[in-house]
Amino acid sequence: MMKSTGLFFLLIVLAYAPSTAQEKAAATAALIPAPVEVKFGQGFFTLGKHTVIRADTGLAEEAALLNGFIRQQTGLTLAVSSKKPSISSIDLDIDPLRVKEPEGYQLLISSDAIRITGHDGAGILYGIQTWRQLWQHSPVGALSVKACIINDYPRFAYRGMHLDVSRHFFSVAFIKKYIDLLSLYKLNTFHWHLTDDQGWRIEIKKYPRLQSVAAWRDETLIGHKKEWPHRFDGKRYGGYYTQEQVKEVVRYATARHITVIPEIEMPGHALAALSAYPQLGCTGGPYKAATCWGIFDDVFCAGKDSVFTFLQDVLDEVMELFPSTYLHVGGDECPKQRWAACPHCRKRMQEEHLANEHELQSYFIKRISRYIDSKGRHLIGWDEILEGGLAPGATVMSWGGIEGAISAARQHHHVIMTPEDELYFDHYQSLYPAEPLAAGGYTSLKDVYNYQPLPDTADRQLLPYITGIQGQLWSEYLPTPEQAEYMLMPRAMALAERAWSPETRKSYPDFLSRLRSQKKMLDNIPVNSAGNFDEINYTVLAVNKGSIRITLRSDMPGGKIYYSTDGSRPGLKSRLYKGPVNINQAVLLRAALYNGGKPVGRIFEQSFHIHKAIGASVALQNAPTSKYGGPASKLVNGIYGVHRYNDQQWMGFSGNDLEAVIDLEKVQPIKVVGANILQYHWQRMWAPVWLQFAVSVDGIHYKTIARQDEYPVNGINKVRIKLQGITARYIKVTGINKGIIPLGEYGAGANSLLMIDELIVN
Ligand code: TNX
Repeated sequence: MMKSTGLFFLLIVLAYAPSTAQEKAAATAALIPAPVEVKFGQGFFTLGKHTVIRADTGLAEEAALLNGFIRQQTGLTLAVSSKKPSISSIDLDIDPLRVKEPEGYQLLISSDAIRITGHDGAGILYGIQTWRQLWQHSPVGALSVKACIINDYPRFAYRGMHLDVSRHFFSVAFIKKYIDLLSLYKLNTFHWHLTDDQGWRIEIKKYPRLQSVAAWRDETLIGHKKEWPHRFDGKRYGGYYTQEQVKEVVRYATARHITVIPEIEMPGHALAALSAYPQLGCTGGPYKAATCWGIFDDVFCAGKDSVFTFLQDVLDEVMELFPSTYLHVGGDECPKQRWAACPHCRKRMQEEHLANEHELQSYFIKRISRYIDSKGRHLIGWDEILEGGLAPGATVMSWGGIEGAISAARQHHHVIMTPEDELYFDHYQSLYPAEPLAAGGYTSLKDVYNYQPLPDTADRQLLPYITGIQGQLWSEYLPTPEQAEYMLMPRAMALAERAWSPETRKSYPDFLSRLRSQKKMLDNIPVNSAGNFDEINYTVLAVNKGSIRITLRSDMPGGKIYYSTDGSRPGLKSRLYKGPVNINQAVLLRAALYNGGKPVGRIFEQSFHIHKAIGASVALQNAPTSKYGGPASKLVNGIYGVHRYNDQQWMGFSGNDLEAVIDLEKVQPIKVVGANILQYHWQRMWAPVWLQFAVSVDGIHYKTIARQDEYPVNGINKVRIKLQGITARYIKVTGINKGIIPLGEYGAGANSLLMIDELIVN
């Protein structure tokens, strides 16, 4: 038996070895994530009603899933047998000797059989998913797939997708659909963010008020939290998963080789729990589940033992429901004001010799970690569990950037990369103003695809501690499942490819072409996948005195861009974009993408402003923040930052003042000075105490010419000051930072951000 199998495979490999470039292209055309190795052969396997699924009883679940997919597509239900039939068959076998990599598989399609050999059950399922993708895109008809041999296995052991069900609640049916999508793209972990300030979403039998009180909020914010005054919908909102439903979800996920990691947030993001059990807070309440988004001062008290009893009881029930090795306890964004003022917390700090509230946070997490470890499980927490020292054995989910990840890895702790800038799918994926409301930021499909878990410059020895990567879907601005899908897809597909495929397979154009070929399959599911990766982006090549040189581009092969600069609607009769465009007067540039003579997507629009300072050199006295940093020249590039402030135009100063000196190179009359100032107190962005303009002819002696200290707009404040009889070469702009956010305001006690974009001179 062994011998004949060996011969069979030798023949197959020989027959499949030669593959033309064209075949290679066709091979990868359908598959996401790109497999490690594909070779196409001659002929087709055609599925018929006599095809038998041959699988051992240990693979009953995988065989049933396979049959389910076939039934969905064709209406056929195939026989499942453990014996090899003489006619057409789909064989499922586990063989860890042949497929050495965990979760790996070999998919072999010949004219009379499909043979999936997995390292394990997960490998079998991934082989099925690969075949399913090939099959759904097969150009030769619904029941046939071209002969091929695919060897495949994952790059990372942890490939996750997160979902926040607290800010908005999603039905069990949607959770299952979400899991199906994860499985289709070979993601293996579902991180279920079950509790937060705005609602507690898991039934805990010992604490019924978590269901009757904590699962509900009075109403929900309308629009973005930065808008002021806040408006609410007046509708009670809530819900939770019963333990039966949780079990059902876990069963469903397990059958698809997906681990569900529950997250129970502590010590912060606890308002909903406190609303049900106010004695667990420092002040004793009363508390209410939050109706708005953000970070709230009231958190679990770290001084009362009853808090640990409560949390351990909760974790006991959670561990009963979730077999995962890892339990997530949040740990992020926990303000320390209440602790600082709380007699219980102070007593705890004294008794435990804790120097400050950060060490109290560490005490909190370590104590919970010990409890979880005592049950044979492990703790995962966000970056902030590094504060005051890591709990032994804890895994860090690193959202803040790479510093936390590097620090944890250096301490030999495992890290899952979940960086905000690249892997937060609540961010905008397009900069077009028509893009539906999102949390903020800008994380395009391409940004996700280009994500590099550790930069090349980082210590290579840290790499083994990077267990994997995960996308985050926070749901503040996801009121419907359709919107959740829109934010998830296709970015989760890019994530999946980065998590699964080897670095050598990385190619964004190739990924995009495979993504396009998946559209039909996604439409059939159906899933509301965003199509806005086919749009126009611009780059500034140079800003000179009096002119801006830009390029336009799209990632659509064969796409053509037509544009106008006179405000008219761009179309086939407008100018065809052929190369860099020089702009030397204020314009609204509008552009449309065409493919094969048909318009694609929305119209691109960007305003450019020409004034005396554009292209001038600007010297900054103080450094801006890294998030809103960049070269000083962007302050005078003729492009104004937008109110979503995700366009890289704004410069932000935190903990220091703005002082910029513009050099116009020669003394000249100045009629207007100005600046745009962004103010959103609910985003901690505060206008300066005052903004001052001073001028000089020699760069040494300055004369103050104007000062502005009123900023009435919640949003972009346009400061424009008219001058008379002023001539100067240098203009110094000073903005005095508001400093620490005052008490009673959102983010009180933290540094405010002074946000400024274009400095304007005319
Ligand atoms: C930060 S990232 C949070 C969440 C928010 C998210 C919004 C992290 C661990 N905490 O509470 O939903 O930002 O983007």
